[in-house]
Amino acid sequence: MSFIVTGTGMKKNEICELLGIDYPVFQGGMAWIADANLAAAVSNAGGLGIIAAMNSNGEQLKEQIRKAKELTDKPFGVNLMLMSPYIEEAVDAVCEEGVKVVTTGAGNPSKYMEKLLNAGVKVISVVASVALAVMAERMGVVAVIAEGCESGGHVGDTTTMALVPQVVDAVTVPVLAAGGIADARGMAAAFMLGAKGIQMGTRFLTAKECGVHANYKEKVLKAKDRDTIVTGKSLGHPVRALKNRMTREFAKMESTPGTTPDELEKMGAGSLRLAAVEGDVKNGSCMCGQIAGLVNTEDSCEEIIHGICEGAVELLGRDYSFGGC
Ligand code: TUI
Repeated sequence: MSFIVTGTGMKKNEICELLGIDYPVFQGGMAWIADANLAAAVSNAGGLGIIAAMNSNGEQLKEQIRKAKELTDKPFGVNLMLMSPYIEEAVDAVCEEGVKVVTTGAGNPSKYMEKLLNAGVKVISVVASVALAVMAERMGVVAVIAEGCESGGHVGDTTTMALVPQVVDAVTVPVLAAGGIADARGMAAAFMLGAKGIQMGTRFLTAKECGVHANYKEKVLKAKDRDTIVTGKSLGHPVRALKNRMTREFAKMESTPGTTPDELEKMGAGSLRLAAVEGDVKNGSCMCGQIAGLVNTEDSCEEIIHGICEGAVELLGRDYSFGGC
C-alpha cells in the first residue's frame, strides 16, 4: 500500500481518508466563536473546520452552513452542543443542508443518532470518559474525540494524557485527542498515545481568521499557565475559562452556602457572548484551555496547521506511519 504524502511531509491517514481532508487536525466548535469564516479558513488549509451550532436555532445555523459552502469547497463540520434548547432544530438543519460530518459535545447523542445516520451524516462524538466512548461506538460513530480536562469550555475530569490511551484501548474506531494541544509537540504526543488526529480550540481562538472580539484574543495571547479556572461543578456542567472578575465572583458564590443553582445559572447566562462578541473580558466568560500560556502569536489557520504538522513529522520521524493508508 502506498502512502499519500502531503506538502508538510505528513502522510494522509485514516481520519484524512474518512473525511476527505489533508491533515488530521480539527478546529473545536467553540460557541459564539467558531463561525463559517473560521471553519472555512481551517478547511481551506486542509484541516476540518467546524461551525459551532451552540444555541443557534435552525435558520441561524442554516445561514452559517450556507455561508461556509460559499467560502470553501472542502469538507467542513458542525458541532452540535447537546445542551442547546434548539438541539432538535439544529439536528434537522444539518440533515437538510447535507452536512457531511457532525461532532457532538456536552452530552450523550443517542437521541439524535438515528436521524443523523439515516441522513448519511458521519458522527464523531466528543467524549470525556471511556464509558461514553464505548457507548458512542455502539451508536455508530465513525470516530471519537477524547477531550481531556485541560480544554476550555465544558470539561470532564480526566486529563488528556490519562484519557486518550484508555479510550484508544476501549474502542475500535479511530480516536482524536483534544485538550492541551497547541503545537507540534502536543500533536506528536497525541499520536504516541494512540490518537489518529487532534482537535484544537484555544490555538484557533487566536487565529488571524478568528472573529472573536480583540479583547478576548488579547487576553488569551497574554495568558500564562495558571490563568484558567474551572467553575460550575456544582451545577453539573464545569466550565474552564480565564480567571477574571466574573469567574472570581462565580467561584465565591459557588462556595457560599445557601447560593441557589438558579442564582449561579443567572450569572453564567449570556456570559460567553458578553466576552466573545461584546469584548467585556472582565464580566464575561473567556472560555479557554490550559495551553493558553503556549499560545502567544496570532497566525493564519494555514500557518497553524502546516506548522504543527510539519513539526510533528520532524519529531516523529519521516518513517512514522501516522496510521497511514
Ligand atoms: O462541549 C464541549 N465544550 C463546550 S460546550 C460549551 S457551551 C456551555 N456553556 C455553558 C455551560 C455549559 C456548556 C462550552 N464548551 N466539549 C465537549 C465535551 N463534552 N466536553 C465534555 C463533554 C461531555 C461531558 C459529559 C460529554 C458527555 C458528557 O456526559 C454524557 C452523559 O453520559 O450524559
